[in-house]
Amino acid sequence: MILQCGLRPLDLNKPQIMGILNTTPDSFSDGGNSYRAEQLDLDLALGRAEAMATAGAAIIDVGGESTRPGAAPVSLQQELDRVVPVVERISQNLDVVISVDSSSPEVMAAAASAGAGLLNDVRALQRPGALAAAAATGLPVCLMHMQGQPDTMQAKPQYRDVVAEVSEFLQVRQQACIDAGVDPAQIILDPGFGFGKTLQHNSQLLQRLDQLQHLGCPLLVGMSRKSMLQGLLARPLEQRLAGSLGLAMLALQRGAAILRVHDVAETRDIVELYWQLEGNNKQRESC
Ligand code: 8Y4
Repeated sequence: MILQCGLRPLDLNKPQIMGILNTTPDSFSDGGNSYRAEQLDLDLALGRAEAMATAGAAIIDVGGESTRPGAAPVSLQQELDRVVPVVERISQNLDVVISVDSSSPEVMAAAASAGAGLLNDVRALQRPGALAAAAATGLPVCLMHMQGQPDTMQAKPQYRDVVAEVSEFLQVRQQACIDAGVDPAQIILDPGFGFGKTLQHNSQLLQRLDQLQHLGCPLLVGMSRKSMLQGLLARPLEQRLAGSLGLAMLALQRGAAILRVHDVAETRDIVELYWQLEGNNKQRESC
């Protein structure tokens, strides 16, 4: 199947890589307010995006809000200021699909006008106005499962059957999108690794990822460097590459269509191995 990401097609007959663009502000400045510092930040973001695209990312994920527990909330204006210029700059310079990691309808609309090709919402378009805003763009949407809210979601995650509950949630949000006018063939689903889940929950979801395939949409997974590698391997953040690559291969074998990762070049080798040795003969169904 091929998604229509604005003007750009995204071929999901083969697994694709979404590279995570770190857009933390103040990379050069301490206040982040001078024109020169902003230009340098934009240059840096474009350089990182270009490196990921060259290394094999079909999608660059741009986000302006941190969902880390304890992260300071970001105002709508701050989110717009961070995301929209980066989307514009990348869109004008690179032939790559730009994904916008946001839950705000205003950011979705502005980013789409600036050249974004995909909407990635960890809140699955549940904010007021988000469904309508997303549908109006005509862009593909990624709907992710999260239990609770970012600041408290890891306090005490509980499920009777995590796979069944994630599946039911995604099905409800998928239907809500279709009812709001989103093309069913433009919906991507994501179990949301680490979002209100213990190590056991994350492990179950990965082991039974294939059970989300009956929903009929491409699956996106984000496990790169996440804390399940702390739980499984006791590795700190900067030593999680090998673990991330192992998890990527398992996700591909269980049907993942898009891998959201930090380490694009390394993940590309995993996708190539999978594709040459296992994937080439399988066919994927569309929504
Ligand atoms: C190290 C590095 C430790 C990163 C934790 C993290 C997902 C996502 C995020 C995901 C989709 C993150 C925006 C969390 N995760 N979007 N976003 N799926 N669709 N944490 O799994 O990367 S942010």
